Order: sequence, then structure tokens, then C-alpha cells
Amino acid sequence: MADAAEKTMPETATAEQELTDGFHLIIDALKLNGVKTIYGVPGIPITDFGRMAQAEGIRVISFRHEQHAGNAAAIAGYLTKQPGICLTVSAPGFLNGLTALANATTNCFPMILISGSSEREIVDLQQGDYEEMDQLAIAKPLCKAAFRVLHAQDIGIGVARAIRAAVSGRPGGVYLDLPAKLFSQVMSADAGAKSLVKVIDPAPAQIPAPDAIKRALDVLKSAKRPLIILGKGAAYAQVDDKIRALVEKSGIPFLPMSMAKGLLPDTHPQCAGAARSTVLKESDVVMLIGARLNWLLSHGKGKTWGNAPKKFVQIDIEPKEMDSNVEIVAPVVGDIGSCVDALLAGMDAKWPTPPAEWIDTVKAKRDDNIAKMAPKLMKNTAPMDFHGALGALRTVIKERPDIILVNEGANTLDLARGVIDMYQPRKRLDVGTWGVMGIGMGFAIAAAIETGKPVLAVEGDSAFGFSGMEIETICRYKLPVCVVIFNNNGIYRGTDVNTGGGDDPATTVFVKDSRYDLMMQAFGGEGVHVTTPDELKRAVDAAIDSGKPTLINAAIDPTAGSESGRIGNLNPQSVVKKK
Ligand SMILES: Cc1ncc(C[n+]2csc(CCOP(=O)(O)OP(=O)(O)O)c2C)c(N)n1
Ligand SMILES: [Mg+2]
Repeated sequence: MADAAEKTMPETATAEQELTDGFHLIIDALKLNGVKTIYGVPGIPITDFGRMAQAEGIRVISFRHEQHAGNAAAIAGYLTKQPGICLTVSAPGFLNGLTALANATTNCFPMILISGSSEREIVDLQQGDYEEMDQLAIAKPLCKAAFRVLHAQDIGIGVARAIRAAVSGRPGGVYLDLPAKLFSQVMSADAGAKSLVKVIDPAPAQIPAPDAIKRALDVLKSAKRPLIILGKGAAYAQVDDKIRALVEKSGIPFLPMSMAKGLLPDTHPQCAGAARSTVLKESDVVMLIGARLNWLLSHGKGKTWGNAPKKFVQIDIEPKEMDSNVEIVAPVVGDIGSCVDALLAGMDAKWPTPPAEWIDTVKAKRDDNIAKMAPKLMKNTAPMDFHGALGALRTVIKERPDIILVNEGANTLDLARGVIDMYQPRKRLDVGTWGVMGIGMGFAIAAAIETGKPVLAVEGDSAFGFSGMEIETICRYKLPVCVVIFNNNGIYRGTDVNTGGGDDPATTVFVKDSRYDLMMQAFGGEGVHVTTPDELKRAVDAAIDSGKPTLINAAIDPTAGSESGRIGNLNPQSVVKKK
């Protein structure tokens, strides 16, 4: 149709008839590429843009702080494999969103931070514009790619580049800088429409080399005590059935990293989650699937990995990941679906199962650890300790495995990860690679919006504080989110005292017995205070049944936690004795 119009009418005449502008071209470019939701905070120069996007059918979720909008976009990207979009105002809003962008990049979540910015001419001469900042330069080192669009006719290409950069190869955060002037730039609607780009095959398959597959299979075949480690890259790939087939065909015990829990159920007979230290120490061949040998796996060496010689096979889309910490004897570079397909194709019907001795060792350790834990999870006392409270939540997830669990804190995180079994892929969302506090409400909001499933956010009282104001957002959008605060009066514990002896509280404690549930009531949500695991279970069940925004203040014994949860060993020590 556009071609026909062009033939009969000179371009100037078309332009007089119908115009478009930056606002609409950005919206059209996003819609053309399937963007359905924008997470952001309004203000100059993007307030009207948000309104127009809403008018054009994009869902625009307004937050109270950009970091949480950014975290929402990031986890939307993880859950959907489409880049999540975060929209911020210039300078301070941009900076608030930047933590989430950097965190997304670190975690390989695809997102695009779109920020309005001030006028280039003034920013570049540093003449003191409203919210002046060279945002592109600041974003660059913290994300996978960063682009700026200066002309309306480049919006289509700019958006396309941002999308492709976010999702292709190893996914990550992308920054898109849109100066205020761009929004009101005008061009002919016809030329504008033609300038838009629909990104074809944004994350193309990357097929592994046949030699690499053969090498990997040879190493696996030679193993006496093999182990598979599943990372959140494996969960992100959304090739759940293939991964399950590979694990089951190989017969190899698997260890899920935190966000890969549920990719295969934690109750699967091959799951070695409850025998983690044994399998890391004693395995001889380890195949990493979408998991990196970073600090979370002690860099693949040292005490955690024991003295048995190890060979590593690694499946990753990023070639630079290989040999990042230790030698990888069989690197398999490609997208996880293609790599798993090729491995499966190379495993014939006679593929040997791992020696029974190894399987028995892993099973014995796992059963033993599970049996040791069981009585701790059944304690129904007040005040609750972490295990008693988590025992109740464990049952909730067992009964309702499609709930999405968001989890942050120190003890609240580490213990929940161990106690709460997951049964379905991508149902556990947590602090990820950095162990960052503050993802809670942003992740919970996006999880509810993107999946339509109920969300249970299990939050340390400190962790919750980082994004707590977003409970208003949860109430405003009437989201089926139940927040449980493990309230132990502080960071790690609520019992520390001021080491200087003054009137100020210790650095790690909060107001004693705070009633976070009353905050929720202030916004019209349900607020419940509980003191026993039974009460906790009843309150969570009621919240999930009703689908109403709910916050449960769960009083936890303030003495129950330990310093830094499970990673206290990372605290530097002073040679000077503690006073
Ligand atoms: C952005 C950020 N700031 C600070 C920290 C350090 N930190 C780690 S855990 C934590 C809070 C732990 O307390 P809480 O959430 O109450 O969990 P608890 O151990 O008490 O269950 C903090 C502040 C962090 N990880 N990230
Ligand atoms: Mg706490």
C-alpha cells in the first residue's frame, strides 16, 4: 500500500497529509518487536511518552523507584527471553536504573534500559542543563552495548540494535539513550513507518562444532564419578525437556545452581542438591551446562573441590567463558538447546550409566542429609527459627508447585535455597550472581505480570527494606503477590549491641518487632502478623487462594541467624582483637 501511495504522490505532499514523531516511532518500533510491557518511573522527558505508550496498548507499570523497575525488566527478560524494557528520566533516574542494568548484565538477563537524556549540545559543553549527564559514557562499561539515537529516522535501527544486542549470544543489559529533543522530532508518517525494523531471528541458534561434541562425549564416557551442574543459563534456554532427556539418558547425578532449581524437580532421583559438598569433592568429570565457575562454585578449585583430579566439560554460548578459572578439557560453545541436541544425538542406546558405586555414594549422602534436616523443619514453636518457618513454606510450594518463589536476604536466602524444593523450571528467582539485595519487589511484580502466576516473595527484613516501597505498586496493580518477611530484627540477627557502648543501636539491628504488615494495610493490601509455622502456612494459603496483595510479618527468633548466612567465610578478618 505504501508503495502505491508513493507512486501517485510526491513525498512532500504525503508529509503534509500525515506526520509522525519520535514519541510514536519509539512506541511503534517497540510494538513491532513484540514489546507488551514497559517498567518505569515517569518524569521529564518521558512522562508523555509513557501516557502515549499506554494509549497505544503497551502496559506501562509505574514504580516508585527506578531500581525496582529495572529489576522488573531484567527478570521479565529472564522469564520470557525477550528483552525487558525499563524506562527512566535523565541523570538521577538513569543512575537509579543503572544498578539493575549492571546486575542484569552480570546475570545474563536480557533487558534494555531506555532513558531520556538532556540536550547533547549543552551536556557536551557542560553548560549545566536540567539533569545534565553524559549518560551514554557512564552506561557503556556497565552493560553489553549502549546506543544513542539523535534522529527520528534512526529510531527503528536504534531499537533493533538494542534488541539484538540484548538477546543474541550471551544475553545482557543494553542501554538506549534518547535525548529529549528526539521525542518531538517530526517526519512523514510514511517514511517513519518504513524506517522501522522488525528484528528477524534475534537470538540465532549457535550450533556447536561436531569435534567439540565428540570430545565432550569421550570425556564423559571415561568418567567414574561424573556430575552435571545446571546453571540459570540452562533454565533461561527454555529447553527443559531436552535437558531432562540428557540428564536421564546419561544417568549422571545433577546439581542445580540456585535459579536452576526446578529445571528438573529437586526430588528427582538423580538430584544431588542435598549432597552438594560430596559431589563437588569426589566427582572426577564435571559437565557445566549454562553455569559459570565463578565464586558461587569456588572458581572450580580449592577445598570445596577436594583432591580428586577433575576434568571439566563446559557448555556455554560465550567462548570467552572457557578456561576463565580452570582448564576446560572439553569446551562446547553454542546455544544450550543445540548443544544438548548434539550431545543426545551422539549418545547411542549403549551409553554406559555411571558406576553403581558412585550413584550409591551420592544417594546415601543425599538421603542422610535429608533425614537429618527433616525434624528441624517440623518444629512448630514460637518464636520460629528459620527452619521451622521454612518447613511451612516448603509444604506450600510442594502443594502448589506453580507458585513463583522470589527470595533474598542472608540466612533467609541461604536456608530457603536448601530447604524449599522446587518442582518446575524458572520458578525460583533470587539474588543471582552478585548476591544483591533489592531485587525482591521488582522481581515479584514482573513475575506476576509476565506469567500470571501467584508469587511468593520470601524476604529477610533487611532485604525487604531495599525495595519495600514497591508494595504500594503491588497494591495499585492488584497483583497476586504474597510477601513473607522473615523478621529477625536485623541483618543476620537482631541481637547485636553497639560495640562502642553508646546509645546508638548496633550497625546490624533494626527497630525491634517492627510491624511490616501494617505498611501493607496502609495501601489497602492484606497485612498479617504470624508467630508460628502453622499460622504462617495458613496465612500464605489464604493469600494464594485470594490472589490479593498480602504481606505477612513472620516473627523469627532474633538469635537464630548466623553472620552472613552461609558465606561468613568471605568476611575479611582483622588482626586486632574484637573489643
Ligand atoms: C545492595 C546490597 N547491599 C548490601 C548487601 C549486604 N547484605 C548482604 S545480606 C544483607 C541483609 C541480610 O539481612 P536480612 O535480609 O534481614 O536476612 P537475615 O540474614 O536476617 O535473614 C545485606 C545488607 C548486599 N548484598 N547488597
Ligand atoms: Mg533479618
